Amino acid sequence: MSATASDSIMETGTFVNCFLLVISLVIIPVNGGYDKERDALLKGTFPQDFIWSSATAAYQIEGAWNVSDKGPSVWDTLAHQDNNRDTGDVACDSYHKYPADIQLMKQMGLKYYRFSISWPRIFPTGEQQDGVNQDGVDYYNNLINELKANDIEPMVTLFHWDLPQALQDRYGGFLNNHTTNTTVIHDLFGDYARFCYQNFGDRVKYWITFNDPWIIALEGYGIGNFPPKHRDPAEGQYKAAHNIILSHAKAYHIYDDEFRAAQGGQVGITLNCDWGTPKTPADADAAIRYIQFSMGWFAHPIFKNGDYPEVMKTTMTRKAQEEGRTTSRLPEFTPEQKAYISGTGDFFGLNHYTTVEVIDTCCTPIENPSYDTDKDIGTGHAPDWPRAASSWLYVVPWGIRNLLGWIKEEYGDPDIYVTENGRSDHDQDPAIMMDMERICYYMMYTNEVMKASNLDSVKVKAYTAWSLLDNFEWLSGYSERFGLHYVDFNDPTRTRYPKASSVFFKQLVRNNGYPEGSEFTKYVENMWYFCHNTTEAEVNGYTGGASQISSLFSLFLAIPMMIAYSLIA
Ligand code: GBH
Repeated sequence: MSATASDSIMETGTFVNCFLLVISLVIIPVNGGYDKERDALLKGTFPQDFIWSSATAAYQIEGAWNVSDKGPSVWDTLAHQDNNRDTGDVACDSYHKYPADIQLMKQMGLKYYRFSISWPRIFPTGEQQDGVNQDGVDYYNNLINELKANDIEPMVTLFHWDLPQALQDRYGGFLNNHTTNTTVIHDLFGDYARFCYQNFGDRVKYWITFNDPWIIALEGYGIGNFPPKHRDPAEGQYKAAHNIILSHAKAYHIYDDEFRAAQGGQVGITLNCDWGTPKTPADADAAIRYIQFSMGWFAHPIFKNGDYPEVMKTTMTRKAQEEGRTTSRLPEFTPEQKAYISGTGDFFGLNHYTTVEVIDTCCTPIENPSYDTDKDIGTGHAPDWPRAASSWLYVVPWGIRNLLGWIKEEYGDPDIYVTENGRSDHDQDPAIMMDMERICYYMMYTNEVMKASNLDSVKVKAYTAWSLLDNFEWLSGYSERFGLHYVDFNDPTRTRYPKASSVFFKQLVRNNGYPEGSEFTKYVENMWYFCHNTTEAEVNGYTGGASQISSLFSLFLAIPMMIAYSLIA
């Protein structure tokens, strides 16, 4: 790829973005949503050993979908079902370009990297007895060694949604015999985890068993939009979740019994959760129900007592009575299973992006029950919450602080690693390289995380940006970009270009937060009201127009600074 193409991305993108930014500052209507106390900038730094990281996932970046003996995953199958779908066949080509990825992290001063291993790249059918793909094992060894050589710690997810297709075909994937004690899928996941500990655990000290089981269960086996596209809205998600929890526990115990003493690492799970805020005080219970039915579904068994949240069990029992069923659609764990599951998280991994407004719709019996109707709630968003490119992603920074506090209270003050947080842009021409909206998102959300840490004593130990790179955004393909770095998916070499947000993030990491008096914090102070879609005058009273001008002026300072940084990055 020529230098000309890259220059033109930088120049046109930058120029147009600057121009739009200045215009938009003038015409964006005031939303009045700024709360002077709640939304104020907190100055200070994170604890010394705070972990700054960025994340990716195998299917979203690796490509090389059929290289060597790699088996197909359920996402390969879905991607190839029709011709006009984006696929992960090449994606960011990180299978070949991982050294370039590592240099991006190095540039940003990141000391941790969260990536996932593709199960069918290791065991093509998902089962060790059918053979191991040595090239796949070599790939992850090389990746890990290159990270270590660059002083970057790997944090590894074992399952980020790319189930081996053969396991779906042979056993029904996570629907396999969900109520027996001898479920094949638990053992197979355990074997895969053991193999990874054996081969990589001398260098990998942070393991995440599952990324976001809520989505796997619900989208894969209930609603059926995600592969394997099993549609069973009444029961599918509950069965799959049951198996995932037991598979997680198996992988945890294998580490505990066979590896912990020698390897000394940690094993956790990553759960996604939106904060749920009640629309009116009368909706307070519904907001809790929203969280218990999503995060609590997995967190309660693993971090609390081996069993589902009380409100889920009672709700589902009542539903069974209304529906004339003899048993609840929510399966039960045996006492042995509860003991086996309870306490199987050395840390609490959290993916968080957004907040929803919750209203109580309890309790109209429904003819065709589903996870959605089981909760007896409706969700929406407040009119003044700005939206990102993704239809579901509203920017509500204070939500993450509330959620972190809630996790602390509910689950006995665990160590929390924020394993994903980020904002999408549209894929558009010219490319959004001066990604001010993403800078604002990271600025506001990390400041709220710092409030949770320093003001609320939440033991939040890590913050991970999603994502290092623009990548394959599941059903949205390449139309939504979450990256700190831009990837041109029409360029065969998949060159990576730093966006302004990567420069911002580098400064954030270097400052370990927002220390009083630093140049970085001054820049953030200048941007703060702009990022919150308001002006200083609106927050602090009329000041004769001077603050509007000074906030415009700060943009003129900020933009050249950003351009300078992005050119040297
Ligand atoms: C994360 O999940 C994933 O871990 C990550 O792989 C992904 O790239 C990131 O989200 C951004 O989406 O397509 O409208 O049916 C966080 C939860 C799950 C929220 C999927 C959006 C899709 C809704 N996300 N969900 S839709």
